[in-house]
Amino acid sequence: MLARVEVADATDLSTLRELGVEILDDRPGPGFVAVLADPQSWSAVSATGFRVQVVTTNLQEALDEHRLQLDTRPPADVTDAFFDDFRDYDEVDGHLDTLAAARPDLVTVLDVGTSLEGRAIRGLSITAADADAPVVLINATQHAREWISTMTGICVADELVTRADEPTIADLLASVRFVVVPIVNPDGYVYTWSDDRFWRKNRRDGIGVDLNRNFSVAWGGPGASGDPDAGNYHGTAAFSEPESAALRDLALSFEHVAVHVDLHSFGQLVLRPWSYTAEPPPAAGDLKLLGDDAAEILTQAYGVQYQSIPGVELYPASGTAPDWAYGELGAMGLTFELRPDEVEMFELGFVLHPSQIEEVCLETMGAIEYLGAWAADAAPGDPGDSGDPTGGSTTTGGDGSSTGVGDPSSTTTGQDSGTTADAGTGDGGSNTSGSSVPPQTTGNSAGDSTGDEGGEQTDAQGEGCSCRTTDEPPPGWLWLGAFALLRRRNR
Ligand code: 0X9
Ligand code: ZN
Repeated sequence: MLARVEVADATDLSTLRELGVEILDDRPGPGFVAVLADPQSWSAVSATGFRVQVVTTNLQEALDEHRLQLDTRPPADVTDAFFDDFRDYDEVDGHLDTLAAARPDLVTVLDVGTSLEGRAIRGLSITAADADAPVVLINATQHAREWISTMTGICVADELVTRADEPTIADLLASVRFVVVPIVNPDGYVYTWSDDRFWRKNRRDGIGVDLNRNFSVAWGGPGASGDPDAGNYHGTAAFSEPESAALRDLALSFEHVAVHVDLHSFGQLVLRPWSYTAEPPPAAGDLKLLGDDAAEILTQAYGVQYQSIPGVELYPASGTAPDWAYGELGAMGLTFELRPDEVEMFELGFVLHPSQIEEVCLETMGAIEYLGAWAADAAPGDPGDSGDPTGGSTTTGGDGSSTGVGDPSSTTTGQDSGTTADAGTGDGGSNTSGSSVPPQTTGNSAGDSTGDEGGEQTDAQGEGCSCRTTDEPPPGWLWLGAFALLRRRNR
């Protein structure tokens, strides 16, 4: 059964979890959350007095209908309309080769790693810039069931390649390297096509580890479970999983990852660090600026409302990929929770109608262009790029050697107990940006941890911050957003 349950606060959410339902969406409370429940847990929920709305008692029927539609769709190799429908692992993987073949001058296929079950995790590097250009790293499908993230990841890569000669994109590619990994969790993704549409984790021992709890910043902290059956099971150690280790090593292979975007669904949110603590991060002002602007661009494209908040305000989550990218690499680590914002009868959350793929892709692309433009200016070595603005704290992340921008070590438990602490194996281990602060950051900002949804406040930026205030129109991003609005793809 798929239903919505009204919750007032985090206590209600944990009560619901204890009653055995699975909470599906990422929505800031209070309000209705979407849940999957078996008959037993459903009677417990009803008996507890929650306000409920049943979406469907026959989820299987709805999924079967979707399945039928998927089975009869034109396969990727006989249609030009790749983004008219969802694509399976082989189709998405094959599209990487198609894009590389289309523009060998710009595109390189990256062998990122191999999943537990032996599938290739691959990505694309798309750039016309030098080897040391700042990187915008975009990944999707850490969570297997979030198919719209998969399609958006591959579609953003497609947009960058097929529009590479348009002046705005050409400018970006001249100074930024975009790296896109559309399927970080291939085993889980394949399993959602073959067996269980709502599978989330990887396939470790048939039970699974939540890859987005398996990174080393604050590994094992709040919002990550030690129970293998839990949806947010953190695994036996940070980077115990080949899939998260592969993403780590890819990121470490670049000199300067300026921005990291982790695509998820659903909830229509842009989440920024930290996810594991309400302590304000050192670059709170820049993070808020980028998150707010990205949400605004996502919203303006089609009028679909996205909200920008610190991840922890939604609920705490420890060991996430963007917290790691921020804490260890100094990258602006954002999570995009894509459409929809809630479960309805014909929008079953993760099961989005395929006609939405193109719009979600284009609204996301507007935000990626904006973040790319930001990264282009974020040359390492700018003032402020000189270490730890928190006052000398060091992290004890993946390799125990880098000093990140924050101080996650203070709340970190049992990171990297030696199992996979091999950051040096990442493509030469050439990352030198572990100590870098996001270059446009000018200081430690306070006051960004609570009550700043809506993006109205300007007080989150620390004194001396050179970045614009949120009520001052940013140069460039409005028209970048407008591009996303006006563009219609023709493929
Ligand atoms: O829980 C997650 O890993 C992400 N949400 S999802 O519904 N796609 O699983 C969000 C992670 C970061 N956000 C929070 N701190 N809540
Ligand atoms: Zn997710």
